[in-house]
Amino acid sequence: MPIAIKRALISVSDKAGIEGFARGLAERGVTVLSTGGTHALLARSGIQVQDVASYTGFPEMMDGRVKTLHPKVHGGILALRNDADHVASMREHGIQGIDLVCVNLYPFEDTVAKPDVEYADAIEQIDIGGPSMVRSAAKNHRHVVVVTDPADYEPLLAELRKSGTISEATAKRLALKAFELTARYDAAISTWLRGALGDELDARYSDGDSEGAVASADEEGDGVDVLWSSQAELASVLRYGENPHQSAAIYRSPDASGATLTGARVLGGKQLSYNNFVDLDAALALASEFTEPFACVLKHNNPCGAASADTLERAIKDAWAGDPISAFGSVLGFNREVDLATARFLTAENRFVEAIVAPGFAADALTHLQTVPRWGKNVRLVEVDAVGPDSPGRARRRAVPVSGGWLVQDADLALEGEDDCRVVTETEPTPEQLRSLVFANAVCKHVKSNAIVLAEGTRVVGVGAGQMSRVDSVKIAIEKAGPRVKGSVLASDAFFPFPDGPELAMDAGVAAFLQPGGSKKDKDVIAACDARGVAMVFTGQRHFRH
Ligand code: 93A
Repeated sequence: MPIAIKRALISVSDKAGIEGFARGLAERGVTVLSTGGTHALLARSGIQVQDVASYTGFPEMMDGRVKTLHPKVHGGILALRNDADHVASMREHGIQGIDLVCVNLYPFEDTVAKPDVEYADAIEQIDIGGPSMVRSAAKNHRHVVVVTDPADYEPLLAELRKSGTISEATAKRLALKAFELTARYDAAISTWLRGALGDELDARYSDGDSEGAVASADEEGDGVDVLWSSQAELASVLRYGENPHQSAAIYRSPDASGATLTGARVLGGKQLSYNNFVDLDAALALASEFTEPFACVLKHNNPCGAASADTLERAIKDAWAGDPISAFGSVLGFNREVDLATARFLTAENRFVEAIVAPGFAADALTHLQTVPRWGKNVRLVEVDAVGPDSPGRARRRAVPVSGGWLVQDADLALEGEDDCRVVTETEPTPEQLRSLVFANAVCKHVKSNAIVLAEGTRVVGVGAGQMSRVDSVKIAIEKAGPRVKGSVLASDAFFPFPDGPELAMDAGVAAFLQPGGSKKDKDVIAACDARGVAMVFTGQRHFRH
């Protein structure tokens, strides 16, 4: 049955847009009930609104800890309107039905994301009454509409204007959204509390050995040793994980420094998300491979553009040109301080990125990035102390959670130079091609396997990432490169099992190849190149990234 709205309870911390919503409801004859701060705001705006305290007959008390925790509120939300006993109880106790609950919660996550937040302040920001109302309303979504997101205000008013009621389908969808919100909210609280309790937890739950989940596998201590320990410090509770229904947090390892992502300074923009951290980490790792000015453009943990050049401005222009369509909303990595020319290029022509990691932002570049509309408030600027092959912040190890544990390995810090390339074909690469192949190989290392990178000079023109067959990655890289494939060079993260990939690339105009070699069919692959007079080098070093 569609839901008619006669009475609404509004209690919001984030008051953005609430006057318009409340006014829209009041104009439709809805009685609006409200808590202290919300009531004051709405009344000031001339909206007809009743104080919850006057409805319950109880004042807000205990510094606001008890405002809406009252049977006249929860009975009004939870009562089944079609159940005679429920209706009788309402009548007996003077409970009025509340058909719409609009609540957003105390900003707990923002509070604990602040550095040096006091324990007591964090506790005070745990909303109890708000989630209780949200859960009551979501449970009773057959009769009650629950609104937890300001983005839903306008569509709900529109639905009311159109049909005079809110549909069952809308109410169900909003109930799901509400339970996802409270689940995330509670997860943020427990994640923070676990971090805040730290050693106290160890003392209670372990017999003194508080070192972490992955213990030393190497007596010398220079191999895989303690990866994660309960001494890892909660750096930040994140808004959510990869998706909104996943809760998430980031932890700082005890040896983190200013050259690392968890030790970085965030100079502006929105709160960093889980996906931002994943991409920023990948951008930082890729930018750390290079000593010349370098820029890379990442999307979903893969580079779609990368270039090194004499200046950072040239590098970002070339990197962006690698795949300008994918670059929109990307994450960028630099190995030099971002200068004004680079910043100006980024903000021109409607370009937009999610986040940037760099070993600094020049003062004028920072001012520029912070004042350009659309950029200023949004784009996360992350400053680390150093980015480069010798940076102390380079990850030394990589861990992947698996069911019931962790897989841990040393980070792939190997990188081949020109001297590591063995020419296996009759034709030798030109010095320019060799330089380009080595560049493409360094980028290829950071592309999800099966990885193929096409380069022209020291700029990427096409990437084929994450395909289950190598020849498909070749096809995608060629398609991405378009006309630029002619005369480009190709790097592959692992050997070609058959000549089909190189054949396809040569048909398209690829002029030289780099691969580790090691396939049973190497001979056939080399023969295919020799048949066309194209050069191929072997590095002997595979760079899978799964
Ligand atoms: O302190 S509470 O946990 N106790 C309550 O009874 C209660 N009722 C609503 N917090 C409570 N709220 C929260 O107050 C809401 O979730 C909302 O975030 C906030 C709105 O307060 P005000 O209208 O006074 O600004």
